Amino acid sequence: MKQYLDMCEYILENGEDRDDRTGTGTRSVFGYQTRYNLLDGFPLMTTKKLFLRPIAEELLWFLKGDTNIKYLVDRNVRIWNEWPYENYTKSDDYQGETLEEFVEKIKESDEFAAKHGELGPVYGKQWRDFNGEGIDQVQRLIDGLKNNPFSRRHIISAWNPAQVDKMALPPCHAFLQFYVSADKKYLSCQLYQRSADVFLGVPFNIASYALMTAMIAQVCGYEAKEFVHTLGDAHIYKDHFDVVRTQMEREPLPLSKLVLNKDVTSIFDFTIDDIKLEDYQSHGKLVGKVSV
Ligand code: UFP
Repeated sequence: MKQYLDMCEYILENGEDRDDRTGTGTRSVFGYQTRYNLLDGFPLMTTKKLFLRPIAEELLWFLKGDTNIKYLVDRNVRIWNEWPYENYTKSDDYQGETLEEFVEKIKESDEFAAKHGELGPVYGKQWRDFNGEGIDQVQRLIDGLKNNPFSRRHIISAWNPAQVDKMALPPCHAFLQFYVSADKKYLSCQLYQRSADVFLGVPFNIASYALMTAMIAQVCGYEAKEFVHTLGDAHIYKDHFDVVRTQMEREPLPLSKLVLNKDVTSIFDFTIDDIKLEDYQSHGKLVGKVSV
């Protein structure tokens, strides 16, 4: 995970200071790549404390093709709540509820959740039913990896120009490609991420796709080998500079180990109980504000 800290240092030293959509301001570079060898261990950040559970729940939610926050809210995963709440505050039904009260209503009422918990055709929709045309990219990927391993077309695209305007947030982790080794033993994955909040978003994104690579490898009969993370606009928000510098002073610790239930044979059958992390060691938690 030293590479991640090197990337932070590179951005702070070489990036340009820019205004951004959120008004916070960032220091940013364009184009940066890191590579994580999954055979060395699971790349959950060790220089600050993270939890795999919300990351895994979000991935299971994507894989279900779900785009309503209810599934996440029911499991106390908060990461997508701000966007539907903001829409709700602009709707006729809004009665001055706080975000917490809004989330409580999503939890209590299926009807309320159906009306106000939708994010639009975000990741899950595009992965499982691209453009609403029944194209299941995940199933096609699995079939391709099993039947035609050396294809150069093992792609999942969440970026859909026809529907991007209907999404709460245009996909950041947008384009995925998989690669089977010549001996058909190993599976690697590369992600193109158009926009990367290096302090808050990227550690999540790395863990999420490393997990997905491991799950896909298992159901296709391979071993997960490498996760290649290619970033477009790689930025550190100005209000994260101090906390990033604190993180850069920390020594990375030995990596944890991901243990998946070996009995699962379909990518769609994994549950949260099938995903375990062993021997996770980390430094203490570090907090930073999310720029929405
Ligand atoms: N962001 C990430 N990773 C994610 C995600 C969002 O880094 O998985 F959903 C960050 C990148 C950027 C902001 O700072 O969220 C999205 O803003 P924009 O759409 O303007 O790029």
